[in-house]
Amino acid sequence: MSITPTPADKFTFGLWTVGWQGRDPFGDATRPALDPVETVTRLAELGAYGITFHDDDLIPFGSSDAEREAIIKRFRQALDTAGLKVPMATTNLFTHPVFKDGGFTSNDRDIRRYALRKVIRNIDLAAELGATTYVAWGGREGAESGAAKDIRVALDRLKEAFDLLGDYVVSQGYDMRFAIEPKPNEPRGDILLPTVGHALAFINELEHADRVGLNPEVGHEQMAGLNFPHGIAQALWHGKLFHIDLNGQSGIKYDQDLRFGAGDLRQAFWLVDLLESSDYQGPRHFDFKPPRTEDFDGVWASAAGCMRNYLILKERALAFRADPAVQEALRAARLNELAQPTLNKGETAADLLADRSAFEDFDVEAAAARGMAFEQLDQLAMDHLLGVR
Ligand code: 3MF
Ligand code: MG
Ligand code: MG
Repeated sequence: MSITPTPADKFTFGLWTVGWQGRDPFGDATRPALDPVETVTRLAELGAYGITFHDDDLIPFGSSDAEREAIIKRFRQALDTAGLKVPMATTNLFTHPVFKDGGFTSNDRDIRRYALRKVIRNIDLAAELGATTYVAWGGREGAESGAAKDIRVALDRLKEAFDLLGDYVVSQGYDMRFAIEPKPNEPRGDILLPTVGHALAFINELEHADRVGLNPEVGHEQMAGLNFPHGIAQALWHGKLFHIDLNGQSGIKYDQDLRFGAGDLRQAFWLVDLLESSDYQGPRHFDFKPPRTEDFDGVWASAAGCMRNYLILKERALAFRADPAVQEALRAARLNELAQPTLNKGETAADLLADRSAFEDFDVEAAAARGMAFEQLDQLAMDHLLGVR
């Protein structure tokens, strides 16, 4: 298997990722701005499939209509020349001070109306560029204090926004779905829809629930101490994995946005194993930040590293699954038994109650004494991950 990326691998990057200038709460930018056209060219050379953007990444906030048109035209030309796709777009509802209390859930009604207009304007552009996924990360939808935000009412406003946006894409006939991106905190002290689970439950309450799914991000779930592959597995189980943000994170701390594979390597391995054995056909989208220590050589090395690590882990995961010793260990760990329904076909609760072997005659002590053989299986995974098998 080749670990050189090609467009067939469907790797995509946000314009804001390699374009991050290294500004953080403690320090100024360490790199100059990148021209989006250069980003398109460089990412295509590295083997990427596509590029994604927030409205303001491409068109600086406050540009005139004429400037906007010129920028879009130039960007389109670059995409055509490089052969890059735009499978996803999103809105910046967090940088401008107007969004200090959020966009869809700001207490200020005028700001909520403005936020909806800003999103709709970029949805039109997204559709024009062929995007079929529209991501919504509500980084400023939240609070730092108690009484300042009535969470139940804020959720009403959030639902109102998604219902309206759903109506809009249906009315325009756009082939577009929404993907909500959960995050527990940062920049707000606490953000609404903090985890995959919260977002899944919220989606059930929406008018266009079938059109709304998730864009989970590795580091966001790990900031909450959660197991990312488990969250992705549940999103897949609900048919709600519409998109994914790949990056790296080391434990419960600030949002690190490391390149994919850095941070929790074991979770990265299980994630790739899961994605590659699932029916997820969407982009493998990197949302990372090349550390502010890097110059542009470091930026491109970091972007290439995201794709390289994914492909190495894919190769390792496939080797793990193909290993006869692993298949034997999976049987010993009784994964095939987990796949069997607990009741027989047609069996009822009454039948189960009548089955003495299930309870009265069941040897609880003997069953309790049976080992699960998980350690042997996990060590085989480690051997494959570490490249010694
Ligand atoms: C912040 C994020 C965001 C979202 C982006 C897409 C700036 O932690 O992950 O990146 O991914 O807004 O909607
Ligand atoms: Mg993030
Ligand atoms: Mg993200």
